[in-house]
Formats: sequence, structure tokens, C-alpha cells
Amino acid sequence: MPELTVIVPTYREAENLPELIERVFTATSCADIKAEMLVVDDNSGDGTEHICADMGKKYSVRLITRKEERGLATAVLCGIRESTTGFLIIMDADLSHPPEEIPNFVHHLRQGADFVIGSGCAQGGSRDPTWSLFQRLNSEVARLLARGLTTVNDPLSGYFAFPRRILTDVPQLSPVGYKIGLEILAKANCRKVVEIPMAVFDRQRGESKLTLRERLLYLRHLRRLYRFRFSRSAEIVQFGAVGISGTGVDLTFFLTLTYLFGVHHQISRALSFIIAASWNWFLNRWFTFVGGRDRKPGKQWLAFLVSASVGFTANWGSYKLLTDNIPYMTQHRLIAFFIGIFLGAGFNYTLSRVFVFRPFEERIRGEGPEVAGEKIV
Ligand SMILES: Nc1nc2c(ncn2[C@@H]2O[C@H](COP(=O)(O)OP(=O)(O)O)[C@@H](O)[C@H]2O)c(=O)[nH]1
Ligand SMILES: [Mg+2]
Repeated sequence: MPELTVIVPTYREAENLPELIERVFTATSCADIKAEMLVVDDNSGDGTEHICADMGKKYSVRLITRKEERGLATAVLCGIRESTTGFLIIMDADLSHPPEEIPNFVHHLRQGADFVIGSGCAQGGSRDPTWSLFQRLNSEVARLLARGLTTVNDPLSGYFAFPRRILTDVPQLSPVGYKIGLEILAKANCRKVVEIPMAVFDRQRGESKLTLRERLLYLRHLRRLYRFRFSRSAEIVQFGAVGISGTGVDLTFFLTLTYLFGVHHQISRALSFIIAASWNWFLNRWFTFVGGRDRKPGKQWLAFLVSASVGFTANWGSYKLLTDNIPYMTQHRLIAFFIGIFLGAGFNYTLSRVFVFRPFEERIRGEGPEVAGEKIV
């Protein structure tokens, strides 16, 4: 029984596969590692089957050809599901991930690591020297954005290994885009994480399969992962950010209507409030609340206007109460102003959360439709 499965997602990698297989098994057998390889191919039609069948005579290579589905993340998930060994390692087929490092990964797994990731960014590693400034910048920003989810230098690497046990308590893996390593790091309880610095090169043969669209999906993926990790605080931060943007809208319309169109200032105040509250409702429906889109828009919009009005009343009312009755506040109106904002936002948030957007508390841990995906273990 092998101890390690090398999962290799492939799409049109026939020209790289023979060398990859040869190098993977040379590396593992030299280090006395019993390994099998699982190639998950999306029906490339480029002779991948023949190569796997041929090399399968000599090495333990298994091919899964997926005919209905395409996509890197789901291919990796399929490989994880189909494998049975205690240790798993995922790598690109394009030889950008040196197979000679596999024994190093296994060494750390045997020492009890929960997650081992190969990194061109860690000290001692290097990335492809031909990268343009834009590519480097892109990678730096992408890594920076993931910082809140993990302490790993380069959680975006596609070369990583872990023991199957860490998936036991993971509710669901459903990466949008392709950063499955980051998904596992963020969702599984990985206490001991090891980074292996290494030289990572771009592919020599074939072309990159990852389109700009998939790279953009990374942002959506990040948002989901932050939501998963920090469900309530992420919600509050998003609600707050939406609120701030709404204040901008409110002010813009108020000034425009009053000074550009000569509308009476009290009427423009009411109008700009409705416009800003509608803006907030829309953004909160789409971004802030997980179950936000479950309800009919019309009724929800009205309900949000009511909750925003209650919030506004609490804001203005507390300001008035404080400045009318407490001499200190009369002298320090700004303090009363911010207390008002705080109370108003608190009312608005609580009402929105309970009555407008999310009636079901159990959605908190991301079991809602937005995060539904494949359950793998
Ligand atoms: N099964 C499968 N593999 C894919 C798909 N897209 C990319 N891959 C494989 O995933 C790995 C990473 O893709 P690659 O094109 O090297 O991305 P890059 O390294 O970011 O340029 C390679 O082994 C690809 O063959 C896909 O849709 N399905
Ligand atoms: Mg690659």
C-alpha cells in the first residue's frame, strides 16, 4: 500500500507528462517512498491516455479522465476524493514544480506537519527570472491580500502536500477559481505548516491554461474565505464599508439636488437619504449578507428603508437627547455626533441582519447557497 498519492491535474500536458512521471518516480524510489500518481485529465485528447497506459506498465500511474467537467480546482478535488493514501501532494504537470523536492515534502509530513507548501517566495527560494515587473507586482498584491488568512509567505503556490486527516473536519471545499491550496489552508485546522523554499520556473513546454478570468475569480475566492474565517466580523466590516460608501452617495445627492437643481434642502435631504439607503440595500444584498439574495427584492428594499430610518432616528435622536440634556455634550458636540452614528449604525445593522437579510442564523458558518460546493470527505 503506497503512502503518498501525487495528484497531477492535467489539460493538454502530453508533452510534459513522460518527463514528469519519470522524474517523480525516480525521486520517490531513491528516497524509499512508496508513491502512486493520479493524473486527473479533462479529456485533453492529446494522447495522455496512451502515455499513462504506457508508463503505467513501469510505474504506479492511474488516469482519471473527466468528460463532463473542466477546471483545475474540481480536478484536484476529484483527485483527492479518488485517492486513498494517508499523504497527498498536488503539483502542476508542466515541470515548473521540481519533482526532486517530493522527498522533502514527505519528510515533513512524516514529522507530523499538517500542511507543506513549496514556495518560490520564501527565503532561499526563487521565482522565474523572466517574470515581468507586472507579473511580480501581481503576485505580490495577491499574496498580500491573503495575509489575513494564513501566515504562509506564498499560500498561492500550486505545489503542496498534506495528510488526509486534516480534511476530516473541513465542512466543504468549494474554491472559485483555482487556489485550492489556499482554500485548504484557510478551512482546515493546519497547526504545523511548513514552507519549503525552492526555485520555481515557468513552463518550458505547452501554454498556461489559466485565463485572466480565473485569476480574477481569486478576489471572489478571497472574499469567501475571509467570510468563512471571520464570519461575523467580516459581515460587520462589509456593512460598515457599505455604510461609508452610502454616506458619500447621500452627500453627493444632497449637494447636487440642493445647489445644482435648486431643490428645497429639506426635500433633497429626504431624497438623498432614500437614494443612499437604496444604494446600501443593494450592496448589502449582494455582498454583505450570505442569504441576502434569498428574499424578493421589492419587499426587502422597503424593509431596509424602514431599518435605515430607525437607524437614522436613533442617530439623530441620541444626538438631540445628549446635547439637550448633558452640558458636557453640548460643549463637545462631535462626541455626541459620533455616538449617534455608532448607535444608528448598530440599530441599522441589527435590524438588517435579523429582519431584512438573514432570517436563518445557521447560515453563519457559510452553509448558505453562496458557499455551497463539493463535500469531499
Ligand atoms: N484537469 C485539469 N487540469 C488543468 C486545467 N487547467 C489547468 N490544469 C492543469 O493545472 C496545472 C496548472 O496550470 P498551468 O497552466 O500550469 O497554470 P500556471 O502554472 O498558472 O500557468 C497544469 O498541470 C495544468 O495542466 C483544467 O481545466 N483541468
Ligand atoms: Mg504551471
